[in-house]
Amino acid sequence: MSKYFPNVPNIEYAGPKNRDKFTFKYYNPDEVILGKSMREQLKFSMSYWHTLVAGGTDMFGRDTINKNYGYTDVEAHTVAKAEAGFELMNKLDIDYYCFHDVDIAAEGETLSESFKRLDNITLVLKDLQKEHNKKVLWGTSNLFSNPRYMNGAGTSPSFDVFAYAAAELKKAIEITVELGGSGYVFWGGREGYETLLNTDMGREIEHMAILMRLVVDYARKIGFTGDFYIEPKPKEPMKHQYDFDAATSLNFLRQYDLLGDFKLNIEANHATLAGHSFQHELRVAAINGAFGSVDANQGDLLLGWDTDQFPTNVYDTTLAVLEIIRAGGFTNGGLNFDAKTRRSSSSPEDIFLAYIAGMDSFALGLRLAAKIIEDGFLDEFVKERYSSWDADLGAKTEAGNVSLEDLADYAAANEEPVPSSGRQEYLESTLNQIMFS
Ligand code: XLS
Ligand code: CA
Ligand code: CA
Repeated sequence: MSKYFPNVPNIEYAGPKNRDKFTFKYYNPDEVILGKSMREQLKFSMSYWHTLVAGGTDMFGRDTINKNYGYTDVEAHTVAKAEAGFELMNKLDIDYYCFHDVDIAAEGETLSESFKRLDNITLVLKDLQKEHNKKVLWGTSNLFSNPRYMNGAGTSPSFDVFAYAAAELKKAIEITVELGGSGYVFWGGREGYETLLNTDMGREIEHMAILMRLVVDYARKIGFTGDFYIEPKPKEPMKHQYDFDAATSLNFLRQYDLLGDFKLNIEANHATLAGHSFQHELRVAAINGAFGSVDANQGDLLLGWDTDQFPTNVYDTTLAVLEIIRAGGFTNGGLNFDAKTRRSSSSPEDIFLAYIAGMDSFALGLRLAAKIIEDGFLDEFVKERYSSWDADLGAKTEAGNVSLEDLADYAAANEEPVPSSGRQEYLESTLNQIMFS
């Protein structure tokens, strides 16, 4: 099948010395690293929206890349787009994809026209999945682009908008189930506010929780066994979004008793927009038992918005993979490239080169994370740093078996405590040594 990207061959592993642009230098799908194949460790996924739909339009200019796939008629274009996606996944050896409802079939004039289009394309996708052995990592509904959602969807002040969003969610979860998806994402693009002068924040957040509970109950009823995810993001498009970061989202999930069904989908660029590192957000998810899935990209730290660039910073991918492995690795989740080529990377080949760059950067990150784990130095350092908690009163305190008086007596009986050095610079240089030796 080489209909839509005739200039691109199947991308194969050729090793780090190879300079052919259409090869993987580090991603060798079936090579086993830390007990699992790279394919299983990384679970790469294609994002339908950036890859097959977005044409490069920005605030100042129109599309720079043609994504018509040879058709202008809506129905033919919808099918061609899906076929192009499967050709791309085949050539890159990607096993999973993620989609919004409006990515797989453009919205119609009415709800029923939109749903009809979705039903039609779901049949096509189901066949393509079967033929090419591909799976849905997660589905979602776009409840932020249409003007009806300008004040939010689940948090809209209008009940009619809320109900419309519920209808779209119901359909999107049905499609996700039909396509065997193992996840469903809530990214609350417009679920936030511009000014508190017109906003009842408490009521809006309550409404969001009600909607999520209704979706969970319905999805379980129709057989969805996968994970729901909240994808935190602090801002853009809204000035302030309710799912600001991992900690804020976890607080919401706990407050409304949704943690049993939800995990987090952590996106690299959203983490940095929230003033955190990617690794920080992954760690917060993991220590709360809510590590689920990852949207991989990188931002430009000189810009204040979501640039969704393909990840190439190997320090970041290494430390991210280290967090993912320490969190137990992926179960229902995976690593979705929520990333788009730059506007001036305007040929279809650039999309492949961008995926190769991102996949190789994570593959190299996995190789280096394995070196760090096998070396054991960092783990040992951290273990030693907390070792005073491992026995005697430290251990009793962790187990909840001490009183404040016990601690005060202990402190009084001991000398002034001497804190030990954190040795950050030494650790950083040793990390370099482990990574590059
Ligand atoms: C936007 C989000 C979005 C979600 C899915 O910034 O990353 O693409 O992943 O709605
Ligand atoms: Ca995302
Ligand atoms: Ca994003």
